[in-house]
Amino acid sequence: MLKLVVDHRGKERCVEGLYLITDQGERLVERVRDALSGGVSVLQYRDKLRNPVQRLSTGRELKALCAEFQAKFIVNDDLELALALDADGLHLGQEDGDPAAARAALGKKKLLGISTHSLEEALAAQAAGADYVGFGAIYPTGSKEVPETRGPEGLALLKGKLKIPVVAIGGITRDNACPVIDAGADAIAVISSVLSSRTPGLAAAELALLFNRCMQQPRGIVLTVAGSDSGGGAGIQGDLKSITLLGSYGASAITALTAQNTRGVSSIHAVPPAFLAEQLEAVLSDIPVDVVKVGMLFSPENTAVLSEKLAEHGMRMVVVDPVMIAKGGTALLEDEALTVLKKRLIPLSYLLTPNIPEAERLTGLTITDAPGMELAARALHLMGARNVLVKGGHLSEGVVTDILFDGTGFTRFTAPRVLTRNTHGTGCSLASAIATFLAQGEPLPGAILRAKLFITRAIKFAQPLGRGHGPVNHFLAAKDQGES
Ligand code: 3NM
Repeated sequence: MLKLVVDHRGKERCVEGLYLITDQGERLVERVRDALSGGVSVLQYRDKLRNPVQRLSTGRELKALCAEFQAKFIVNDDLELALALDADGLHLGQEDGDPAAARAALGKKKLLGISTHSLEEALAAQAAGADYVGFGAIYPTGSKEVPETRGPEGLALLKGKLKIPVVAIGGITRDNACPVIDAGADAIAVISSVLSSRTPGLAAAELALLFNRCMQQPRGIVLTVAGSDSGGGAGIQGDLKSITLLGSYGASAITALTAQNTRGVSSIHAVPPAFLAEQLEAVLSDIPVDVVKVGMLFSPENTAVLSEKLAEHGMRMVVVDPVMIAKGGTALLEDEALTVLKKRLIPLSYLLTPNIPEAERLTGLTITDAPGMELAARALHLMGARNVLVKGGHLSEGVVTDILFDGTGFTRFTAPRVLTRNTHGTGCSLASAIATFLAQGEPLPGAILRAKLFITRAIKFAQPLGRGHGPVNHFLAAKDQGES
């Protein structure tokens, strides 16, 4: 019997991560550029509207962008165009021509992808020499007429039987992508959830980060930018304990040294701005940081330096805890630093996590209840924070409610109030835990939910230490988190 042997050597996992397909909208090149800067691994140029001359010129622009951002460039359907552009590969639909002819024209080195909608089609595509298959539609989609949806379950069945990578496609968004990745998708292909977003780069970054959920531990990298707490419960020390115990890798840049214990801060020594810049440059130029967590900044100069470095390195996943005052009343942010924070850092933040006094100082509002928290969250979103989590711990209800505003709607996170004075490090550790879960490939609402569980346990298990506010119990809370 004749056995067809397809040689895939050198092409293992030839596609992985976020696979973006172009749409027919205006300003395509501009939106694709932004998306690529957020973390797209493969771009497929799919064009059902333009004439051949226009396709060639748009294709050239897109290919140049892919070279700039080190993404692969694939042409959909049009073999002539793929050859003319010397694209990295060609993608064919079931009715889009003969894979054997395409392979002969493209040669061995180029990638050949085929759209499939069933196990049979996928196995046939593999046998016909495809380097990868598209498989869908996973979920309902408005971007293409599709026969049926397959769900993550359909994908899991396919994965067990196929040797080549599978690109899951159809209706995939940040909020439904995790089961698809967990079912074994090597890549996820999207059109609308990135290109219809007002911020394609951020939408791409959110989706690309979800693939970290497949990594070995320590899983994901968090950079904490904060002050040193010699007492060890909050600041850099509390952050690194949270990040490490929850299973990610922590790097740090120190903004100020504090002489501090459970009774309060006795002295602050700000790091010179040029030295903060050197720490940030050393880390960001070498270590592939997934999420930055920002805490105490102290001086306006250091706030400006951080904003500058974050922008320079294109950091999008930035969690900002706008630390202002220590429990004992010491100011941890100078007055002029507040202005820089509002003008320069808040517009760069993916998530801002103020408590009620901080939200009041940032917005000028007085907050006494949940509707007041919602108003403040809206105001902070208008200042440029993509998402805002106003923490309700300073209100006096028995249940503590934090409110997330994502620019569209509100989500409430509740936890029982624990009556204890041992709460040192609560804010820092919550923000660090959110950053950690984001770096581990949880979408924002899930990351907040897990971080809330962590901090609630850390407060519940806190033991007295020193003569003031004892630190939260990072160790037992993380141990519990791992076991649940
Ligand atoms: N092919 P969105 S679904 C181009 O099932 C395409 O083969 C599909 O767009 C298939 O991310 C689809 O906006 C559309 O749902 C994907």
